[in-house]
Amino acid sequence: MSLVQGTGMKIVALAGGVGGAKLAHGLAQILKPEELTIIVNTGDDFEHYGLYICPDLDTVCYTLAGLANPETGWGRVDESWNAIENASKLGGLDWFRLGDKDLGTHLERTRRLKAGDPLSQITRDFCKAWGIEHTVLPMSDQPVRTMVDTDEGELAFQEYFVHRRCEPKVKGFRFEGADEAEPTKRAKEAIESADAIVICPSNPWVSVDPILAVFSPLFSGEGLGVRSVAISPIIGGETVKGPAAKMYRELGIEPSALAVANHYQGVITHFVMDTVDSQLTESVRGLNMRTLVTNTLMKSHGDRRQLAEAILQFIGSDS
Ligand code: FO1
Repeated sequence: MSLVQGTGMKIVALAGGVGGAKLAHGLAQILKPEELTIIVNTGDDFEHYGLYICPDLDTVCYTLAGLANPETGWGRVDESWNAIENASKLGGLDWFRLGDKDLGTHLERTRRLKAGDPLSQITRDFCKAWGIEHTVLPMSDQPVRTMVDTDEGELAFQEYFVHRRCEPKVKGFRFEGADEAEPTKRAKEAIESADAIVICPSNPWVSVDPILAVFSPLFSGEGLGVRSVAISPIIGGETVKGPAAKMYRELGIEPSALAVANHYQGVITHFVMDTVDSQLTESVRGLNMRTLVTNTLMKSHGDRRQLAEAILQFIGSDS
């Protein structure tokens, strides 16, 4: 039985796409709706075919609702591709695969945004429609755009990530609009009343840093101000999914769980890494972080729950 369930501990999870969504799902299996708020990166958002697309928000919501495509992690399960294939036959863009069911989400979100509704309200209504009881919030109602500086010039995130398959060499990142963007009111309240913040195993450079950039005015010089734990998305020097390890290398940093801990130094108090990286424990402790070594690979729904439980026990314990 979980030691944490029903204790009233308030957790805020910061999440990007697939890895973040899996852990958020594990946390949601344990924590009550009022105990968990998930704040999601919107730096990946972009407009395509005139539609406003929020890949990370949708990945988190589809995962929590049991609607996610289990093979890709993004998009919908039991999807069909008629619209994009027909558009492609007419000479339209097909590098960003929009499924027919998924398109419905983008159509309705775009209609509501054009009618003046804030993204947070739309997300709330969508969650209700999908039967999601935990709170999912975009990091801001104002646009923030992750821009990737590469050896081929600056690229908008999806252009770099999907269209160019992360091939250009990364030189740095910029979060356009982050200085002006306000955290949503509910996100601010959730952070202020949180007992602990969980940084999901998402890409530190392009999934978590945009959220931290928007929320930095809320934090004083003492990290996140509460117990905060990050889970390394790098296991044995490689990423489970996505380009985080490649990014570290191109930025001249050896990718490892230690590099991730270094990335969050001054921000977090606790760090979780995989059993294959146990030899890094002492070095991470040297960064003034408490450490937990456990299985962090989330292959099954059971793994998600087990990892979430281990994290909650870790940050809930005082020793
Ligand atoms: N990722 C891909 O690699 N190729 C795609 O065609 C693609 C389409 C797509 C459609 C909707 C959506 O919500 C996400 C989609 N993603 C696709 C994933 C997404 O762009 C990235 O995984 C995230 O932005 C990074 O977290």
